[in-house]
Amino acid sequence: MKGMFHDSEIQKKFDRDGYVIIDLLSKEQVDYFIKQYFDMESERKGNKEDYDIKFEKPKEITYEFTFIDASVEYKKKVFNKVVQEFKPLVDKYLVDFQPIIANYIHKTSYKGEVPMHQNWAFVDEWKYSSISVWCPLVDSFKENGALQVVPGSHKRFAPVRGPLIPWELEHLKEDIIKNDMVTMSIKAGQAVILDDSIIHYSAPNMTDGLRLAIQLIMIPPRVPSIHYHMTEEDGQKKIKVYEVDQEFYMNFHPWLKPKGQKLVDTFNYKKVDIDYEKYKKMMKRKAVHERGLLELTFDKIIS
Ligand SMILES: O=C(O)CCC(=O)C(=O)O
Ligand SMILES: [Fe+2]
Repeated sequence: MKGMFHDSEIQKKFDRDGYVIIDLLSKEQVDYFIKQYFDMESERKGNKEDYDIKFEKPKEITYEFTFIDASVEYKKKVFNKVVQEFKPLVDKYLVDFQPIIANYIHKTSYKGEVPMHQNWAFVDEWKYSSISVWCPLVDSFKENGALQVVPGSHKRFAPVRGPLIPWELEHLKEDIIKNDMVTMSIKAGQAVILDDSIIHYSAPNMTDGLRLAIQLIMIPPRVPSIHYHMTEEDGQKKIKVYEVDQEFYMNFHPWLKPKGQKLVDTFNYKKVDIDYEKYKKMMKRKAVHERGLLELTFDKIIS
């Protein structure tokens, strides 16, 4: 998406690779966020455990992730603290992007693999891009579970993503992790700004050291945030598109139907078959927002 970054060189790099690395927090700010995390320990209520019975229970999550904490109070506190420090710093790079979700991501030793994924879509990706600022609070490398990304994979796959929508690359995890990932070996306080549609992954923390990071998800200014929810009606799987605000993500349960949100569109879900060879070809396609009107339907873009 044009015009996201103040600096045209950074914009170019982001458009090409789907991510850029920047300097973000000072040493004092890094220490502040580490301290805050442990000071708030007693306020966390652990991962949510109840799931919509129609759908499979997700696999065990072995890292701590603020977004799925059962305490809304805790989520709000983390959000406010992260936004207060991050927003003015991020504004130096991005044009007034708006925060919607903030997370601490903590991997205890020998745990915490984050399976390969694309983040959920938070905006209409045919028109806009949302980003995540991923900022480790410790120096990061492969062995302690640094973020890994597939450069250039943003906006090439699955523009419609949400918690219940089967992911079209799920079965290619092993091959892609083995062949295509680049590790974000960055210092504490540096950050990766990634397009939420980039394919990424992180291995378990195989060290005895701390592995703590912050993720701040942001959307472009004056653009509605959307949420894709899958339902089944009369044997047909459907995608419902809701327009949602920042408050929605505070109370929301990832695996339940959204309540009280504005439904703006509904369309049929269609399964897509992609093998590794096809994935390689799709990597070379234009980004979804550059592909022209003929392809602007869910059915078309996936072929
Ligand atoms: O910290 C991690 O390993 C996961 C980060 C991630 O998935 C994200 O920032 O979107
Ligand atoms: Fe992610």
